[in-house]
Amino acid sequence: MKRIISHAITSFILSGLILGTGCEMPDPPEELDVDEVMVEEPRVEEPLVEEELTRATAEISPLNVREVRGQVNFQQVPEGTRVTARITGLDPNGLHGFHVHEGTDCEEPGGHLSPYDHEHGAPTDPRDERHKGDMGNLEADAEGIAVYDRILVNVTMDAPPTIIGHVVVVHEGPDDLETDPSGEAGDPIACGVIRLVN
Ligand SMILES: [Cu+2]
Repeated sequence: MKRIISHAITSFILSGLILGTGCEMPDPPEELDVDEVMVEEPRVEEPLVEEELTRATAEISPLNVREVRGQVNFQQVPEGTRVTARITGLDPNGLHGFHVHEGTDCEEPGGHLSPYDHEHGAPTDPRDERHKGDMGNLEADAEGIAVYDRILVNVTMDAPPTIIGHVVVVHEGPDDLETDPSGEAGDPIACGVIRLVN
């Protein structure tokens, strides 16, 4: 009520001023009233940064004659990062080491991503007894197709050090999940750069 009265008084004074100067300008339109603008509900801002940093993907392509292809997706979840993948062209019923390596170039991947210099381990090991990039093995079925789905508790995408921009590597042989630094998984046979999904 106070505001309405204040508005009425303001309008009255403004009208008087305008009449007093002999000017024939109309009253300002209602939507320009400062009081009305200020009582509007504040706009709820979307958490854009959080949304932008929560999904990433890597397109896996062959590094040699073996037609190993597929996609690896990374999704931020409350516990860490959920990694899902479907890779084809693997050894039927075979195991293939599967890691995030340092570097941004599939032609020259570095070692397993390990910003805190931990030793090699299994994805189920405690976070200080494994590389951040240790994702274990892809387990292929009789058709050479592997489906992977695991939550990595020591990987985040919305805070440094990030996995984004590094490379996912599929190896020729199985990762023994303990031999430092590589798990004796053999040569890389396929790879993809991890890119943010907008
Ligand atoms: Cu590797």
